[in-house]
Amino acid sequence: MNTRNEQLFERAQRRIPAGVNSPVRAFGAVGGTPPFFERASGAHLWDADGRRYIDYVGSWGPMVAGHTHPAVVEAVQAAASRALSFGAPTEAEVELAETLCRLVPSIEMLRLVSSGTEATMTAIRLARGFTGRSLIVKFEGCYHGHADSLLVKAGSGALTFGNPSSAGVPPEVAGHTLVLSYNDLSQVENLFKEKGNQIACVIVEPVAGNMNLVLPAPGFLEELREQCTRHGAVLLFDEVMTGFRVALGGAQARYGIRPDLTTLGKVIGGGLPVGAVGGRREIMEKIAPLGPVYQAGTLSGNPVAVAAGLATLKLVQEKDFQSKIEATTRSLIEGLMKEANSAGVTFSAQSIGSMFGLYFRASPPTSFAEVMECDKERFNKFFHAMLVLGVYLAPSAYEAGFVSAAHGVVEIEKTLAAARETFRGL
Ligand code: HOZ
Repeated sequence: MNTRNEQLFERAQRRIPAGVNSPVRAFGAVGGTPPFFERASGAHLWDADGRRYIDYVGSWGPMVAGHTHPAVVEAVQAAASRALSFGAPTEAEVELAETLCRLVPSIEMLRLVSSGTEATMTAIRLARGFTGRSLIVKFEGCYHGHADSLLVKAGSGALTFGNPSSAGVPPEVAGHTLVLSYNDLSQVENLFKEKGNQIACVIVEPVAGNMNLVLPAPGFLEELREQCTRHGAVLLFDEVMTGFRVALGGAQARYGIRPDLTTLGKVIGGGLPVGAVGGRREIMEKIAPLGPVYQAGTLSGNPVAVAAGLATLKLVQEKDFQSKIEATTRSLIEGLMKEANSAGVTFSAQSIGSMFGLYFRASPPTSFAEVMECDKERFNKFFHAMLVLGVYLAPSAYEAGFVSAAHGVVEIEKTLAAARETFRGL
């Protein structure tokens, strides 16, 4: 007899490509049937077969306060009872814009959109409109959503399924995207020497979270800042993932680098669809209707989504929120390394804020090439064994993990007990 998850997956595949609405969810990389989820609370998820999991995906980042936090649910319910959508301005979206400008060091003005992809797509257009240049620079293994010009040597699902440069992107479009190796300072310097006056912007995940987790090498972000300033290019930090995760003010606050533009998403919608592009006033004033760069959206600033974002941002600003979640994440990582070590498994792990990376190699990777050296087969075995024991990790060796404020000592201990058993069997 098939489980309910299996029945649902079969039914889903008849009407939805691969049965999912976003590729990694299909479990294609790890194999097997994805659980179909029914509800979530705090650090836990329940699937259609009634099984409970400790969640380390957190909806891919947004659920930093834990699932169905009462303050967020209440704010959403109150907003929904007033209106679902206006397609017109509201006071709450002004409050969200003010909050984000206050918390993220480089943002002076911003526009709300409905997803991270929309934010990066808009930011690229803005950078081109502002500079009057066409070339953009990205890094191999970084993922910035699925706009045409950014699906070149991309990470996340594109990497997971081995098509980092997507079909359907005209070569003329991809030709405007130059790709360098993450953390390679000399490549950056050489490219700017050669084409500096044609580069509209450099887009980067200041901490890469879509090729597993890769930290910026000392001097890397500084070099990007310096080259962009010297050559009049826009430095664009994609903080969709790192915003309110790596630190309250994002990676730019943690590393002390001021980008010209920043994209946000995930946490700022608290689980509902919100993205944002923000930055220097003189660039933001180029956006329509103030300026010539067009952008629009029926559901941009949606009142229910904004309410979820505001409630979540209130929680992340509470005293000790960031330091506690960071300590919890560190205890998870240290525990996992200890368990792997005593089982004699080649494994390493690291965390920053509430994001973490697990690697089946001796030390954390510092480049895309090193990420590719991780033992993917071992990761897949680890993933499935942990899933059976009630621990839900991202179903891909190329995604970062996330801890929420609802994860406590009990969840970490249960996770480590599962890992102990799993590592021994690898
Ligand atoms: N590409 C997303 C994570 N980096 C996955 C989004 C999803 O499947 O929901």
